[in-house]
Amino acid sequence: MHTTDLDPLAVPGVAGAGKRRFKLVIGSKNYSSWSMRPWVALKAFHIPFEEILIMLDQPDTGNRIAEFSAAGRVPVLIDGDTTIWDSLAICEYAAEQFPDRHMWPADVTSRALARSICAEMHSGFSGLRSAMWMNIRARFPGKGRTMPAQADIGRISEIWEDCFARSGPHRFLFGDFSIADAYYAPVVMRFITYGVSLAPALEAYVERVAAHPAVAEWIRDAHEESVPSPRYDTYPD
Ligand SMILES: N[C@@H](CCC(=O)N[C@@H](CS)C(=O)NCC(=O)O)C(=O)O
Repeated sequence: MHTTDLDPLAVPGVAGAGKRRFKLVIGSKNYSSWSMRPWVALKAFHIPFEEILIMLDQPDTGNRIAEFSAAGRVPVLIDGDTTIWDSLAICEYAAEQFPDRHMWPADVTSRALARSICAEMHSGFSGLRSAMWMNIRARFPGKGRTMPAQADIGRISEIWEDCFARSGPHRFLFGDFSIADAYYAPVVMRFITYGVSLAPALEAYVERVAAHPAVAEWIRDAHEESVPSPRYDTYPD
C-alpha cells in the first residue's frame, strides 16, 4: 500500500477537506487504464486521497480486488461507509463532493459535451482497447493497427478536433483541464506506446496531456513499478 503525501489542510480552497480522506483502490499504474482516469482527475484537482495499489495479472489479483468490490474490478473509491466502483461513477462522485474544484467544464453545453465524450470512451472504443492495451513502459510502434482500432483512432481524432474547433485555441479539450482530459489520458498513453501519427494539433495535445503534472506523476510511478505482466509485456506477431 502506498499513501500519497498530500496534506488536505494544506490544499487551498478545499472546504471541509481536512475532515475526509478518500481511499482509491487502483491497479498497476503501467497497465490499468481505468484506474488512471480517476487517479489523474483527483490529483489534477488536488483532492486528497490514500492510494491502495493492487498489481494486476498476478495470482492474488482477483482476491485482493474482491476485498474492496464485489464487481471484481478496479478502480474503487471508498469514502467512509460509501463504496463507489467504476471510473466514471468515481469521477462524478468526486465532482459532486468537491463542487468548488470545477472538475467538469463550467459552461452547461461544454459540460454536456464533456460528459458525452467520456461516456463514449467508457462504453466504446473496444477496437482500440483490445488491440492496443495500455503499457506505459513498453514501445510497440506500428502494432495493433486492426481495422476496428484504426476506426477508433479516427473517431478519437475527430472528437479532439471538434473540441478544439469549438472551444478555440487552448490547452485542453474544454480549455482548462477537466475530467474529459483525464478520461482520454490513457488514450494518450496508447498513442505514445504504439507510435500513432496524428495531425500536428493533436500531437501537441498528446504532449500537453503527457506533461500535465498529474499525468506526469502517474507515468513516473508506472516506470518505477517493477512487477511485469505476462499478458501485456510483449506484443504477439
Ligand atoms: N468499466 C470499468 C472497467 C474497470 C476494469 O475493467 N478494470 C480492470 C483493470 S484496468 C480490472 O479491474 N481488471 C480485473 C483484473 O485485471 O483482474 C470502469 O470504468 O471502472
